[in-house]
Amino acid sequence: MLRFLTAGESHGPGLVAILEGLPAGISITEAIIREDLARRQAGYGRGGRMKIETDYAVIQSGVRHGRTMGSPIALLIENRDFSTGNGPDGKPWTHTMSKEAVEDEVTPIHRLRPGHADTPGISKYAAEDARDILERSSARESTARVAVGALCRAFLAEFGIEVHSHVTNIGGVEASTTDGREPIDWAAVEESPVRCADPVASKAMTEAIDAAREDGDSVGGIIEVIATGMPIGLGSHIQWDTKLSTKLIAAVGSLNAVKGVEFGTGFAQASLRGSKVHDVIKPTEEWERGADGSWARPWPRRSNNAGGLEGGMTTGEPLVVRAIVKPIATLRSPLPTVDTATGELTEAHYERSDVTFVPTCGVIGEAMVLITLAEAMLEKFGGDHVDETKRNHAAYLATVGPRFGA
Ligand code: EPS
Repeated sequence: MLRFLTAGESHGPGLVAILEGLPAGISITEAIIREDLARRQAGYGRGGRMKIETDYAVIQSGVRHGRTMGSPIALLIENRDFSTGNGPDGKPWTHTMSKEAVEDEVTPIHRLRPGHADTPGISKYAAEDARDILERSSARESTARVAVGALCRAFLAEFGIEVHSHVTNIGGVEASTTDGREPIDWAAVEESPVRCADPVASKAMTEAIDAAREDGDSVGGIIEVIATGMPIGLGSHIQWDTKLSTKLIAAVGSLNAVKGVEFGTGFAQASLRGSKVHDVIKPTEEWERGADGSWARPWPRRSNNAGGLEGGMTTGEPLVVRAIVKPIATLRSPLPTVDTATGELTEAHYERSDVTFVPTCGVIGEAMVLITLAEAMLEKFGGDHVDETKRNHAAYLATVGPRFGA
């Protein structure tokens, strides 16, 4: 079983992640984790914090001589802001976030931001200061998830599974979505400040971010995550909680600020007839064979409106998951709110923030898809060493395809 936990506050000493269940024999370095962490930090519309941090995950356990041992992998990521920066009232974060009681009290946050975790959080956890909530609900936590995702990426690469993402909407500026099979220039996505390969849309998106910044406002958008190379039949139709679709919706829906998740043509299918939605299967004379003569991919489709999932299982076509990201809740021109001490009308709390983190969200979405697919692969193929997983994977692939033995 693959499982992971993260811990850490946004302005505390750092973040921690533990991933358990990756098989032995996978090549891992801190450098490959750093690659994804750097991608997560980029993106137009971020605030000053990203200039302070250079996220780096130090491997504490589970890896020896560059290879996993099958034991839990613990990662530690420092928050530089904690040791170097000043928080509210010009006091160092070491004071604001001190684990010991402090004599010189920190001004509590009582002006709750609509749209943020603040209001339900302080109510539920009986917090006097909304910082007790916002420090953990901050998207800073996603750093740990992206580090875990990078470990899963290394595992999935052993099977030719790749996961990418791009941005298809920021603040209403739209770029085209795909069915996951049309070629996308991933190098251009990585170069784009908003992670969008279309240069015209990319420019308009940065302008939308600038305009929102000017107004002290924020913007949301849509990210699209595409995974290729999965075998047919990951997940299961057997129970609600064994469906891969269930797990992906939960995983991608868990991203900060995500308000909706769809697969393939998703919500648009509501207005279409079945004949325009379902993906017709190609006859075998149109199938491709791999180098060894076996089917490269069994049961290929003429279209991929399903986004690579049918009945909670992979079809073998690319997985296409889209997530709608709301505009972030911290606004420089604050919304009206109430003071939790007095109940009186006031303006919401503002502290340094981003205008948007939609481009970043794509990288976090990748991480959650990587983790979910790694779990699904291990559930289907098992293995304590990755070679065992590979043998099981190859043996399974040899059994799928037409039953007449073509
Ligand atoms: C965030 C507020 C900002 C973001 C932060 C998420 O942080 P700060 O309050 O330190 O300026 O930059 O994102 C990160 C720190 C990160 O690593 O992505 C929030 O309120 O959610």
